Amino acid sequence: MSNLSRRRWLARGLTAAAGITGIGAAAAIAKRHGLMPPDAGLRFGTGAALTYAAQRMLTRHSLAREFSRSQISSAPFANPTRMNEQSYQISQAAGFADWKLAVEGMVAKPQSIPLQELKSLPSRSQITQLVCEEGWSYIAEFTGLPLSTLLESVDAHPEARYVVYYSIEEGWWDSVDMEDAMHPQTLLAYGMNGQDLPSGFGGPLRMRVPRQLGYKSVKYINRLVLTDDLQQFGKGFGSPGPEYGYSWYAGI
Ligand SMILES: Nc1nc2c(c(=O)[nH]1)N[C@H]1C(S)=C(S)[C@@H](COP(=O)(O)O)O[C@H]1N2
Ligand SMILES: [Mo]
Repeated sequence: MSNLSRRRWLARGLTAAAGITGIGAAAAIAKRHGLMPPDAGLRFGTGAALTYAAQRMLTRHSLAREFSRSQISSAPFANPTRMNEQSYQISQAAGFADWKLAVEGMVAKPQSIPLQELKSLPSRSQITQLVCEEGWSYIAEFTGLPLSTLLESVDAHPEARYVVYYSIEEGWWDSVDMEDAMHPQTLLAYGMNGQDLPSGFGGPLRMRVPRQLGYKSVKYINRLVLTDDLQQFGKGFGSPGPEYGYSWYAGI
């Protein structure tokens, strides 16, 4: 059986099991194939597990929609944030010349990479829609380093299953699985609409994951950790969101 037909078959099995013998059987199939999200044990966990498993089987290589330049949104935007922390403002005053991205965990070459060096690697620009779970969205061109390029340059261990990423903003961190980490549209973005990424939108560096809801696109990123086990991070749900009812996997 080809890979795709095998995945289709598995997905059909999942749907059938969910319909006939109950959600539990579908979850058992997802589990057997290593497709359980870290928040599967929570209140909305079964639905989250089914969505995650089905999306991974059927659409894992698909691209988020890209738009034309004329569709780029103009101000005002709904959610620019302010970073009032002193260390951020000092760095900002110096043009973020001291900004670094630490890369740790399951990599052969852990290191702390200056922003300037990230910017010197081959970049990708794409016009995508950022969709907030609250119902608003905007379209912008994001420019950045594909996360896949970075992971290749630090020699990620083949056993690594997730990339955890941290903001300098208190309480903001999240993670994606390797499918999304290696996806060509997942960027460490430092540019927006042809300019440096503005501070309100996460400058100098944010994660941009256009195949998931906006809350996965964490702003002000300065640290990545590769791991094969999300249990050790926070409360073990892959991100803080699931504690408040937002699923870890937010595929769109
Ligand atoms: N550090 C940090 N990252 C964040 C947020 C935030 O408040 N702080 N908000 C998230 C949410 S809920 C959304 S919808 C998007 C909004 O992105 P924007 O500022 O480009 O509109 O950023 C996400 N990343
Ligand atoms: Mo959001």
